[in-house]
Amino acid sequence: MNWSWNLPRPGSVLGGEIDSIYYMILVITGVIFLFVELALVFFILRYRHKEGRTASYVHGHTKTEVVWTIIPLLLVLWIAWRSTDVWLEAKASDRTHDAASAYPMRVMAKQFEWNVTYPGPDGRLDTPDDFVKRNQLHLPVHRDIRVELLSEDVIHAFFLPEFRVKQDAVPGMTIPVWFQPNITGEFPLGCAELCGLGHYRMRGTVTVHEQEAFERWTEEQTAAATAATEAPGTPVETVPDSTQVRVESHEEGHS
Ligand SMILES: [Cu+2]
Repeated sequence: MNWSWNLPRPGSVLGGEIDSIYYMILVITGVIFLFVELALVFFILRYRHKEGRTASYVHGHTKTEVVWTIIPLLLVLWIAWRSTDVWLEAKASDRTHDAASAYPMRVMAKQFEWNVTYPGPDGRLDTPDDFVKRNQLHLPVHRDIRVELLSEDVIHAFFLPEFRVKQDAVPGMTIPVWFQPNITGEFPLGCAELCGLGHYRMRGTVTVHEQEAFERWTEEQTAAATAATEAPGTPVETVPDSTQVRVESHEEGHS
């Protein structure tokens, strides 16, 4: 099933699976919704007030009650059975995957921005070549990404619509978020948890690169960060980098 009349094209490996579960639940709840509303209208008309008609007492009907309990039970079990694998794959990858195989990143949410720590050329966090970008999430395509999600103030939600990723960032917790982008381009990063007055402008840009372009970008950023350290007082923003300048000025326009 590959409908896309109201969701953006899925851009991650699990995106299609997540969508098909979403649409399955939408169809089940949609049919029940229509049935309930039609029954409601029917009963309103059929049993409306009429002069001289008295109410009759109903004492329940065991067989009907058993049926309308068992059908929803089966539906809920079916939904659970259909979605467990995808849920575990999306939310418990630390148990099923080797963390060392993924590209590690750290995202620190705060009112009202996303600070992304990149591992630098050595591919490891917490080493001297790490660098930080505000509101810019650059990713390599076709590679597992493992984000350590943190918050330094209130609850935020890390939301990447194209990649079907939405995860709360909770102060005091480090939450792993796994996904694998399989399209390149620029996409939005948003906060999906009302986190304060500036919530509406807590957003950034996701840029998915081909592997080689991503490595080039990483090297440029490392060089820029090194240059900035060697010449104190030089803001990193002044280093010529078309992507960075463009995204930064775009963000400034919103604040
Ligand atoms: Cu937020």
